[in-house]
Amino acid sequence: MFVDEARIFVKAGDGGAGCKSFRREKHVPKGGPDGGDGGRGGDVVLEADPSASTLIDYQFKRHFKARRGTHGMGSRMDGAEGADVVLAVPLGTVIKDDETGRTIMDLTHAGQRAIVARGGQGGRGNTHFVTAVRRAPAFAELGMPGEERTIALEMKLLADAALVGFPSAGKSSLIARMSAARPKIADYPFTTLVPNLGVAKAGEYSYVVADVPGLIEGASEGVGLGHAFLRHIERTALILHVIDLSGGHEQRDPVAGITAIDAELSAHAAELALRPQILLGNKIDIPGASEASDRVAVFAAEHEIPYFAVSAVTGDGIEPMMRAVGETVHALRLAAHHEEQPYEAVYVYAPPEDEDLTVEQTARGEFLVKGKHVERMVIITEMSNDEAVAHLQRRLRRAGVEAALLEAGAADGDTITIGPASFEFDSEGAETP
Ligand SMILES: Nc1nc2c(ncn2[C@@H]2O[C@H](COP(=O)(O)OP(=O)(O)OP(=O)(O)O)[C@@H](O)[C@H]2O)c(=O)[nH]1
Ligand SMILES: [Mg+2]
Repeated sequence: MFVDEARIFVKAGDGGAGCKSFRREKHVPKGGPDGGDGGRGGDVVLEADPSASTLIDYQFKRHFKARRGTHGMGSRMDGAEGADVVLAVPLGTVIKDDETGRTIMDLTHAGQRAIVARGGQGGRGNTHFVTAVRRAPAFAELGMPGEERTIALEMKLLADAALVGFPSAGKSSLIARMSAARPKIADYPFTTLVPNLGVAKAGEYSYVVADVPGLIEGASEGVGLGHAFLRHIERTALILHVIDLSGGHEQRDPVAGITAIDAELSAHAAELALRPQILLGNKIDIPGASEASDRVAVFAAEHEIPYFAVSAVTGDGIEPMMRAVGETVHALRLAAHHEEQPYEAVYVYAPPEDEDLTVEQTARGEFLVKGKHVERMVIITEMSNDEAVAHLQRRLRRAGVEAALLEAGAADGDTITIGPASFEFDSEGAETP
């Protein structure tokens, strides 16, 4: 099994800041507060998309940021929410925490969505801080930053298309042309003993190609190596039927060869006869091959099967063939998944457990206050605004921070750190609300 991997950094949008503003009216010197709230930041969402088949795009672009919410404005105008970023990943993508390696979610169904970084809440505008004694609050909250983290993506590949044909038809040579796969290539039958998978990219399409060991007459009864690998072909949506236009060592008639392989496929499983096929006439560079190619083209037209004459050695015809395969795979995937229902996006990181308030004393005698709730209070405070800082002090005291610090032995003048900010402890400094 071939494993496709990527590591990406995701950052959700920051929340917009709340606004501090006052109504301006003709005959009123100072109107009431009317600052709107900041908008929420956008989320980063992964979505299982049946038209994506590899994580190859995430090898190149690895940083993804959702938009921030805009700031609130006067006249109680709230800021706009930041747009989400939705990243398409193939079905079968496993999301893992990069630090712990823990599996967070398995995206197995088309349309399944996972929120991997949640946007920050917008700050509240000054209208929220009016009290009986504070009619004109001259402060507002800042927005919360969006979450950010590195996640690992892993995908176990299933082939979209399988290269099928007699030994030495050039299947391994073709997969080497179409992808970064480098299987052994040699002029003797059964060079390939186990299937090789490669990721092919043609224009906007990418898909997985399998190179399977050669089939011979009787493969469906267990002759040669074909038996086990016919089972592999069963799961691929498209068969790339490779024909040796030179006839090979056996000087096989190319058209008779096509029918012989098809007979083996349908003897193995009747539905393989109905599987969409593309015929690839390989080795068109060899003298005399174009006459064989013309005959295969007539057969293909009669049976309404797409046909491409190619050379794995010179590269002739490879590009249009790869595009056609990409288009067909894309159409087959959409047809297979069009009936799937839309999914609700699920937030996949468990809520933090550290809601509890704790106080630790560091080696340097400083006090470290921890707790999501109180850290959040500090993050949304505009520290250059005295009124906002006084409001924070009151909130922290109400949350029990002062009592916890006194219990931990903190004295006035000690350094207190909460989240991103440090303060000097002053147990009586703030006026009561
Ligand atoms: N001239 C020419 N030779 C080719 C071409 N493609 C493959 N060959 C040669 O054909 C021989 C067989 O190629 P492989 O790619 O190993 O064939 P295969 O279908 O994978 O064979 P098995 O794994 O044994 O089933 C090698 O000697 C290749 O160099 C081509 O387009 N032109
Ligand atoms: Mg091979």
